[in-house]
Amino acid sequence: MTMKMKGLIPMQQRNYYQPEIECASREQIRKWQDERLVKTVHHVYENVAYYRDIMDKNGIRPDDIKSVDDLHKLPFLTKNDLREAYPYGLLAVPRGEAVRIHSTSGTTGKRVVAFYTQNDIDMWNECCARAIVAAGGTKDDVVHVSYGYGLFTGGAGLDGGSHKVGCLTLPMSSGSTERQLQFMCDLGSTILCCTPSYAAYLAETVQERDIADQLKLKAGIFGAEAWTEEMRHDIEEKLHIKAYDIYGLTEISGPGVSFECSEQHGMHVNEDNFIVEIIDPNTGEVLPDGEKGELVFTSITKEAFPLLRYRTRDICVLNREKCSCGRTFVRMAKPMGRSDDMLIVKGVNVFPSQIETVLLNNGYTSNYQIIVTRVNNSDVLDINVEMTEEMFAGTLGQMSSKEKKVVDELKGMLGIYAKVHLVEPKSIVRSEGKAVRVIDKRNLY
Ligand code: DLL
Repeated sequence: MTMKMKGLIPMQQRNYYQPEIECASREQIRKWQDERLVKTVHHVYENVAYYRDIMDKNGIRPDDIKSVDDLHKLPFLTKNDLREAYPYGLLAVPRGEAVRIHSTSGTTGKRVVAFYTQNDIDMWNECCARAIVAAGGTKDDVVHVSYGYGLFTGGAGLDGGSHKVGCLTLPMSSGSTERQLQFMCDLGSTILCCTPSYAAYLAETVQERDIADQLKLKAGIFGAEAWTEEMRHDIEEKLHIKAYDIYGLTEISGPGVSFECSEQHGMHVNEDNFIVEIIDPNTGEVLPDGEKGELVFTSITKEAFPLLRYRTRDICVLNREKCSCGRTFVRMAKPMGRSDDMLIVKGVNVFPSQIETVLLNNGYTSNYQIIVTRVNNSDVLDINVEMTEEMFAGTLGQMSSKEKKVVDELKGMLGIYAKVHLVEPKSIVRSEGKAVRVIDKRNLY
């Protein structure tokens, strides 16, 4: 959609980038999905040896997939399969037709690389444009992109989306907090795009310097890592903005696979491009809507790197109730974190997000660190929690009763004992990208 056409969108529809798609009837969405899935299955079968082999091995012919109802017949694809196929094994177009590579931020094993044709980039940028418009963005906004640029998809994705909407785009990339704040003030940035942990760091700095009234920010689009509602409220309060969640992963395109609307009650999956399923991570069984399980995505419009039934490891719940924003796309809840991030401590499942909820409800910030060790064959959970300046001024007795309160609430939430250590303000390293909050030392024993 061109900028000129956008100007013609009636007033009441301003919060949609592509209303005819975002608010399409469920029948229309299903029709797109059926047609595009069939086309994608033929495309990969004809162009990617990996898919041809695995479908042949499982006795599946491309013609067996006639609609979304047949999706379950296809095998899952995992990150390991993508690593095995590194670098060009899953490329579905001649190399000359691909125009971009991005890569996951994984630190272990072979990296996963994803390829894009120009159409893939356009589709991806449109998804991000939908997210920006849903957050109130118009061509009059100054979009401050502090996600990293480069192999990471955050910077390029939101930058592309911002251009589509016609916003004035500030390609800041991550880091240099001093410069970020300077530009934010001088240029009147109105929409901030970065990870929630970096937003929290910027918010903390803004508060310390008492410069909130010099900012023109109205909204933030934060994603790339799990964050809690408590963290959202903290950032919203400190920066005087509305904070929107955005989800995505490199393998499926990048940010914008789903995005939050003004209702802030789940992220709408861009279902014209992606089919979403929730499965039981242990059995692979598809679960009914409303049940918690692993997110699985199938891309149905991508040319260079289409993925069928890709297991994300992200634990989530789907909601198909009608959203009052008018969008008809299914919503996914905030992912609780990756199943890979889930710690099993003394046999109990522990998500960092559960710990974060307790800490922020007790007036702490998102600056904390979880350390798991094994002593005498028993797991030990230590949590370093940074105090605010006001807390630090208290007496030792006050501090130990504060520690005890957190220990008790964590016991109630997790069902296990965690040692809590209140540490000095500013002693936990801040993150400019995705925060590393868990240090599991048990493998070293
Ligand atoms: O993080 C893409 C992205 C960039 C999304 C900017 C949103 C904003 P990867 O580096 O490949 O891609 O990491 C993907 O990050 O499987 C989730 O585990 C996690 N993740 C992404 N968004 C969210 C979110 C980008 N909103 C992995 N909430 C995914 C929770 C998220 N986790």
